[in-house]
Amino acid sequence: MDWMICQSIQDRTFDAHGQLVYSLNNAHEDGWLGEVVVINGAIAPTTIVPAGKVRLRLLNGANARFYVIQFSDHRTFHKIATDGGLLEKPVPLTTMEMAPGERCEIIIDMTETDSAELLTIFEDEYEGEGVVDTILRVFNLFNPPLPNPSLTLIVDHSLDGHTAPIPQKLNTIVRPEESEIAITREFILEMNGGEDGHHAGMSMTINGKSMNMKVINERIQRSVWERWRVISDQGAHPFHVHGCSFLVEQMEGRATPPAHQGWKDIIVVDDDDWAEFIVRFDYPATDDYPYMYHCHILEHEDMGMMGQFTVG
Ligand SMILES: [Cu+2]
Repeated sequence: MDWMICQSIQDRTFDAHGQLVYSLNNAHEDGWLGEVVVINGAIAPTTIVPAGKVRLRLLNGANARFYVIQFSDHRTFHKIATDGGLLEKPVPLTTMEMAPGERCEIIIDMTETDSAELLTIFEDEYEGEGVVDTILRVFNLFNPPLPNPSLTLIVDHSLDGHTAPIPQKLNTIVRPEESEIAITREFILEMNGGEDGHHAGMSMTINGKSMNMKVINERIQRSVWERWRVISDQGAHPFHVHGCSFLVEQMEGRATPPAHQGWKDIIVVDDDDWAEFIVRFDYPATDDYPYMYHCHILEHEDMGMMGQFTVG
């Protein structure tokens, strides 16, 4: 029996009548941040699982929130897949960041436990701010209060569980030779204007241009390897490309961590930082039906942080 469970994580705000609250004009410059986590549309659901290995496919479906995923007992889990496919080998983790739009798959071993509580910590609250938090973090004493579980897995011992070890070889990822990379493109993500960290009135651009339905920003040759360098002028942005999966080469000049060495279609560039990936587009896209690249923070793409490209 294959226990794969898909979980879409979002944070939402509800009014006193349980109705969704949303206002683009009242969004923070980092996008709309909700108050309550919902998993597949439910608050703090439970899921019955067997006493064995359980595979979760997680989607950060938030408008703008970055989550830190961990379990309440700090247990180790294994990341086995990124946005677009299996990693070459499983990566053991106790904590994992997920940006808006990102997907991943993890294996949790429920063999010797009755339950597990998944936490989705708001990264902006987890990091802490100010001098005191910074000093505490330096001495490894920064322990922000943990939120309530967003999802609880409960073992039903009558179910048939999968107890075999996780295979150590999951995939073979073939990278091109440097000589096969034909062109380098640069994408600078910019946020300008606005007041007091407020979203309204800001202009969001890529390479100085806001999204225009009538403009094709890039023309790309089909089935040719390219290197894309993505730079954040201000703010953290999950940069997403349609019509492809790519391989991250560098994040801020450092080698790609093992947990990010699989096929991806979203790369986070932090405030004033950059990342590079290699990519090849194997499917055509015309002027009438182009692909897009954009920041996956909904309020940023809505404000113009998006471009169009053809593949021919
Ligand atoms: Cu953005």
